[in-house]
Amino acid sequence: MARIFSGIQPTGIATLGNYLGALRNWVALQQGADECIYCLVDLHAITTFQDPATLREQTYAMAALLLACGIDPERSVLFHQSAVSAHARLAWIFNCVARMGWLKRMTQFKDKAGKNQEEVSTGLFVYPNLMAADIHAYHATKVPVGDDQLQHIELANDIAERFNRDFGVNFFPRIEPIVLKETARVMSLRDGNKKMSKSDTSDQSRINMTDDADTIAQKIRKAKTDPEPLPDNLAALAERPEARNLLGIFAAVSGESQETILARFAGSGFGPFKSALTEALVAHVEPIGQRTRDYLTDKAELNRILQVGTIKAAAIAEPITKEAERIVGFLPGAA
Ligand code: AQP
Repeated sequence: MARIFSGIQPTGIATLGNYLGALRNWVALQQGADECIYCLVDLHAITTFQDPATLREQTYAMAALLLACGIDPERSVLFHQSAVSAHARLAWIFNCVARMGWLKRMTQFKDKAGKNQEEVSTGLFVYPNLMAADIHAYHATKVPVGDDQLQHIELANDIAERFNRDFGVNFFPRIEPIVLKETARVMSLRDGNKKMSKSDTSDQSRINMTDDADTIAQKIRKAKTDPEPLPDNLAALAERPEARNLLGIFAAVSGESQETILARFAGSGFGPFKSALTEALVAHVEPIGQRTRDYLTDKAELNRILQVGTIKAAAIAEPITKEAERIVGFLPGAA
């Protein structure tokens, strides 16, 4: 049995990108033999400023959404990162293992910091070290993620290798990402070259997993496309990122292949295609939004689920992190 770890930031409402790129795979992986550990990564969230009350609400909302998507707390460990101190402790050790040059190459930091590199938090810069600690604190070897996270997984492997070499041990294993190829990167509805993101300033750029039918219909109607009719083959979409993105979304939520969908709409404009896409999206997303709202009515139950998850997570991460602390030469602390 292998161990699977993945996390999501409670920085807003999960988008269709989070869902198609990662969350639906989290749910599917629960059916296999591996142990699944899923984390609301609130330590990551504060690398950009979060209003405290909003962060608390968003953490509950993300827990509710994961449950609504089908994360089963009986099968998987579901908890919030700040509740398990192993993450922060191992991240500090990794801050001292990772090299500045490695972090400077991280494209996500460059994307998020933009021209503002002198002003963003140092936490944003060392974010990948914390992500490495999240995974290695559990000796997890499989990580379901969207392809925006692949560079971070490579870095987590570099950190593990360097730790093992520096201290002459074989303690941290190699990690393999698990990426759903067709929806590895769902793009913005406003710009087919930009990732759909929950913190994009434009709500029109994304489908939120709690959007109602009218909102979904309106966003798809306004989604950017191009003036050409739909072609009858995928190759013809190579230079049409917005059309390609909508087709990928359509296939993922309907379960049909992209080719089958194209065959149905080839030669027509985007109107009928968008109507059918809206119908498929609403059928898929609306029940998840409804279940999320239901879970959110009972915060006591959400607290209970997260507490149970925290105890299970700490039971795995604590001995591994203690051993890492012993390896680097720290004296034992309180039991
Ligand atoms: N557009 C996307 N397509 C496919 N997968 C995606 N993921 C995120 N966006 C897309 C995957 O969702 C998981 C959780 O992401 P995260 O919350 O940890 O942070 P992120 O990757 O930075 O996602 P966002 O939505 O862009 O968040 P913000 O705006 O808060 O930074 C990850 O597995 C990610 O790959």
